Amino acid sequence: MLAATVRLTCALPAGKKSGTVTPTLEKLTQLYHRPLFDLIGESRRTHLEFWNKNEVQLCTLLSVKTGGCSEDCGYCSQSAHHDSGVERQALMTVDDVLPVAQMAKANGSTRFCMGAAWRGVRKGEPKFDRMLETVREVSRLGLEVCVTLGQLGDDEANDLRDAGLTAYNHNIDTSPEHYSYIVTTHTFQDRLDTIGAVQRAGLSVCCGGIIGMGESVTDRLRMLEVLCNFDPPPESVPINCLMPMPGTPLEDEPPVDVFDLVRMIATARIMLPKAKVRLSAGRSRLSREAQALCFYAGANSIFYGDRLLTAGNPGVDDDRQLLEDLGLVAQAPHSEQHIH
Ligand code: SAM
Ligand code: DTB
Ligand code: SF4
Repeated sequence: MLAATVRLTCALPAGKKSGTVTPTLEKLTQLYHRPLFDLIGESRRTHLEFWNKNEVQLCTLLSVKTGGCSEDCGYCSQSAHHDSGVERQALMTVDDVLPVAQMAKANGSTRFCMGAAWRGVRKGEPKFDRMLETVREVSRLGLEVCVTLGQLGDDEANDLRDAGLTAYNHNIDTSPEHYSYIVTTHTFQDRLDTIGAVQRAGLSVCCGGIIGMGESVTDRLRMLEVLCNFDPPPESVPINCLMPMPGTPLEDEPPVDVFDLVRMIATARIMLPKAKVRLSAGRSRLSREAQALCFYAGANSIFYGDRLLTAGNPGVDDDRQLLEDLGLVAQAPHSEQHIH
């Protein structure tokens, strides 16, 4: 059964009482529901105040270990719980990863993000040692290096920092209330605990989520509320639209309305002015015009390359053309994209 259907027939989990609205949630709600042009007018003003207005960061993604994951995330093609047909691939070696990172740099990316289909990592494990070595080598190329390896604690976060990692990606994915309808093998609090370890190590946190998983608008805003309360705020916020992967419980979810996506981006830009807002999964299903509206509303980073982890993404040539047609430029290496 679809998680969305379950969600609609279930009472809210204890702790989510309708009417308990914090000032942050109230502000998010007011912003989100403004007339669209008022909302994107304000988000554009915020964008101009904090960012070089025509710069977009290009990030290259690489799945360094694919499929066979123990977790049951309802959206994910890499979970061993779903029959998605994704071919499993063992952890890549440093020698396999390095040429891909070099090519990413040559193509204009300034950030290299490596994803692994794991529940998490532990210090002392050979797979973690190999990741540390890979981070060390990629960081020598002068790229920002990000990894997303699942759960970790203080020791692992410190080791990654010492290896030269820039940022750790760990998404909260949805609201605390909706989380257990999407994932049962770990909790929302587990996600927050990992993010806490990353923050304590002094690493940048890349944290966002997915829209289009049967959640309500309130769930989407609760997700943003949690991000707004991070201390320090996230350095980057990926907004993914669900890529409905065959064989997953969410394969039949309808696509997100483009104006809902634009509202999310604009609201995130206003409330998290210094965060890079990354227009992430789902661009292959958006028109050029829709993507242009997302950039205008405050998105200033994309995944660049024709594959995400297992799902498709627009081709490099199409993205180059789109940026050129809009007069947008790729963020220069080491540029201070951030104005304040
Ligand atoms: N296993 C690690 C974890 O879960 O944190 C890292 C890899 S996981 C694939 C990274 C993120 O990709 C997820 O948290 C989710 O936000 C995003 N993602 C995965 N499948 C997706 C899909 N079908 N559509 C949109 N985003 C997706
Ligand atoms: C993020 O927020 N989105 C990226 C990255 N962080 C790791 C992953 C998107 C995955 C889309 C589905 C897939 O390729 O399997
Ligand atoms: Fe595993 Fe991450 Fe996919 Fe969840 S999202 S099944 S933890 S790879």
